[in-house]
Amino acid sequence: MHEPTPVFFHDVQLEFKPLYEWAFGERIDHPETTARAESIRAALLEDGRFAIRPPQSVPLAPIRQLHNYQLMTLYNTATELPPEQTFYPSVFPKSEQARPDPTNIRHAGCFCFDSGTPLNAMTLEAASWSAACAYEAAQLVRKGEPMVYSLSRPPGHHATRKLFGGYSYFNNAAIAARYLRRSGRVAILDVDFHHGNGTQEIFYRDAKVLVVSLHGDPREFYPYFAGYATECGAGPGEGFNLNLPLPGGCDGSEYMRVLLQHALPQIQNFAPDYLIVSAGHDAYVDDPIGHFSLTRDDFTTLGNHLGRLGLPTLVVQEGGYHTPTLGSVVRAFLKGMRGEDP
Ligand code: OKP
Ligand code: ZN
Repeated sequence: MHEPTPVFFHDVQLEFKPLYEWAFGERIDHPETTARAESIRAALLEDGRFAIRPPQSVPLAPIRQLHNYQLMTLYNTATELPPEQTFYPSVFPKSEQARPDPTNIRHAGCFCFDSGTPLNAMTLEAASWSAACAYEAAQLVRKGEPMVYSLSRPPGHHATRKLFGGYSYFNNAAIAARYLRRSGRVAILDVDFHHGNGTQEIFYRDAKVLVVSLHGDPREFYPYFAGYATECGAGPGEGFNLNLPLPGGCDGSEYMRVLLQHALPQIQNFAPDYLIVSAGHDAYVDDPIGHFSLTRDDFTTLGNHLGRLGLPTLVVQEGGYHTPTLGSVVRAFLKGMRGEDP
């Protein structure tokens, strides 16, 4: 009865492999693996009601309009690293005398806010096609498709105009939102466990893009420096940013209560023309770096609530790191959005 849901994904997104990161003094395998995207793709293929296609081209102009040109220059510099080498920023100059040079990979920390977001020769390709997925998905939504899913990887919601970090290089959802806002009002709902500091910052003064986020309390959880309930937007954008920080361990019923009492009424009241869901699935109970306890059924319920808003919707993948279940959790969420049982 339902048409297949269009899905965007490009195989080049699998050629970027971050190796490890530091977590409280421990060197851990990097959570943002290629297995994540492979798990999601396999689950959607198996289901049969998702039509997966690659985006056709990299949206260079939209990327350049959103991000400072130096970010692109730096990623370009990284393409010259030897194929086996991965650069981990570790010096983050805050000196006024710093002269950031994006043609020197050693200056990467000038354009970055954490140490867990590495660069190598394939970062630019993978991040560009990840953004392309979101951009071309947005174009389909603009043309009248009720729901499109962008299998973006690497994720994007931590990237600001000028800085990468939080495994994010280009802000995929923000690139899509800037495109859609030309033809209407856009609500972004971020359900990733981590606060999307990049998306918040990009639209902080913008009354045409509402940003609503449910996430782990930043006093305790990454990214620490943003995501507080007091951050409400500024200037013309005042009142168009809503943060709903939740305590560690938060379960499905507490989550849905906040969603239904606070997040969804704010979105309905804004009366958007488009909804963009920054869809992280690291609020899942077994996620290795998220600290909520949503089940797969909770993700179906969450999807159901969002689908019932009845808005043209772009779903952009953000986090979600429990690779054995990630695909089935994403599928359950998307089927919930379509109003089906998983
Ligand atoms: C990306 B997304 C400190 C640990 C940093 C970064 C988490 C990024 C999450 N070394 N962890 O929102 O899922
Ligand atoms: Zn996350």
